[in-house]
Amino acid sequence: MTSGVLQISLDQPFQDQKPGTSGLRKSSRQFETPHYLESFIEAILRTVPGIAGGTLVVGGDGRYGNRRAIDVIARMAAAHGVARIITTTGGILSTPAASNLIRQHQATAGIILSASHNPGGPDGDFGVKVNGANGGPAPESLTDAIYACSKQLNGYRIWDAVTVPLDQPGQQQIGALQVQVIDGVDDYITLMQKLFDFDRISDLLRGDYPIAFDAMHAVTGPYAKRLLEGLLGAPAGSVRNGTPLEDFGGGHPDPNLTYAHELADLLLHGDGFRFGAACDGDGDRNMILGQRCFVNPSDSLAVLTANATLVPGYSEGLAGVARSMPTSAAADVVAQQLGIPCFETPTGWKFFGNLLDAGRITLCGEESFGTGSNHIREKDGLWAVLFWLNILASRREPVSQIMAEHWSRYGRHYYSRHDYEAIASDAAHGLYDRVKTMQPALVGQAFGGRSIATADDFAYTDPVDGSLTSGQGLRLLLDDGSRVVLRLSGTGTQGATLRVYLESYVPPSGNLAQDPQQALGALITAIDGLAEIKARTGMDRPTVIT
Ligand code: VG1
Ligand code: CO
Repeated sequence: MTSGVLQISLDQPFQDQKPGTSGLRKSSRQFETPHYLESFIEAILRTVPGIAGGTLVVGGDGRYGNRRAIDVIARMAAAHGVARIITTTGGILSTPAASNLIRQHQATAGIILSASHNPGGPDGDFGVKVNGANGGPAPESLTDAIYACSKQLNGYRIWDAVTVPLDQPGQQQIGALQVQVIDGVDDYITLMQKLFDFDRISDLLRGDYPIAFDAMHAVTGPYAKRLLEGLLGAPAGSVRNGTPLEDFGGGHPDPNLTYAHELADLLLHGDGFRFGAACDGDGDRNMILGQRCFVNPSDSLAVLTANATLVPGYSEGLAGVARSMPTSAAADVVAQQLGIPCFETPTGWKFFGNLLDAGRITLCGEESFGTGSNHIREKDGLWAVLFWLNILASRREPVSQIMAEHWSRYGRHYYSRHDYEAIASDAAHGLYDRVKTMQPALVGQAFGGRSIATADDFAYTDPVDGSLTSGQGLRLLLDDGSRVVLRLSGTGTQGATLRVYLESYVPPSGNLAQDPQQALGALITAIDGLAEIKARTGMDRPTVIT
């Protein structure tokens, strides 16, 4: 054995290291249980092909536990014959920037330390995401193999105590492993400069065009300051909460109307700003706001699709688009008019990877504030912000007008997601299983003034590799094209979270100016009656309404 390598035995392997929708997420306390983090890293290092002699990109969103995890990964990588680790100053690396670095450096894999939009700190959550050589989230075949490995581990290998100094760029050697610390922002900015018209956006922002970007004390602060206030000339202070903190300042770094309400209030109830945006903990989500206008994420994907040729990186048009199943069909209508394919995938970015790699799509998105393109293999919060700014700089119309014109051309998909967070696991599964059992008998029944045309559990056959993924959400498709979907979250760490997705289409000739909660009112009442949501969860109203 190489000197410096310790072999640590485990009395019992951990049985609960199953990655969810996006990586392994548990409480910080659980990750501090002796050997817990090390066990999962060992399972990764044993399972991912090409680790010995390979390159790993490692970094995170700066939450509590980030630096300790980088040390552990470096020491374990040294003990497994990894040739090189690329990490970043302060260990700060957004998920999209990590995806880019993996691709730029032709790394074997990446390990991203983040529980994304979940709160952080000693009492919050921690997470580990694994990405493959294409820069995207590991497919289920790989995460299943990592999980299987973790359940049988009897020990792990780690280099004796070393600390990786992360305060400035530099190099260090741990045995045969080279650890490179680079600036985690530089390469990402270079990539953005290739895609967007910085001069045009800068013209807009240097004029009378106040914007507010909320980094939620999470990873995008340093990126947004360099991009928006530095290169693009937005006034100092345009980036709010721009310093990453280990506990995100006690907040919940989830850019939606509930958890980013300070920003939402500024835009929706005031006239001081023309454009507002926020990103989540690890920088892959985005929320877009205009003056007195909220852009729902499904609509955002449709607007980007319809306006893509205004942006230099997409001026030649799109090969196709994709959206996750619960995302509204707003992008489908645009794709149809453009004559390009539109794919419907299960929830989670990993399902876009094959379509992107095969060149079948250029843009993709999810209703959960995720949008992205073939520039990397993750959703990308600041990319979406720049895309919107580029459109605004070209069209010189308010966000609300862009939305109104979009709906008057393509019709409007009234859409909302209701989340019931941290409910008792038994109650959630009871409710879900009951609806699933009822499904076959629901076809033909009345529902919210319509009738149920199809009731099923969504399954997906990947058009590129033929793999089948089932059990992806209970759908009620109604005879007028409306639909309601129920899903249980795969990212929460407390109890269960029930998500109810509601959608109803109104053509250009219909009433395009309704409040979504009212437009969807009959569906909301009907699903509560059918699924007994209030009675079974004991909650009067959802925790979060988008
Ligand atoms: C949620 C979203 C999903 C997203 C996933 C990861 O998953 O619904 O669309 O891909 O989070 O996003 P779930 O299983 O809780 O519904 V992130 O920004 O947390 O990596
Ligand atoms: Co995220």
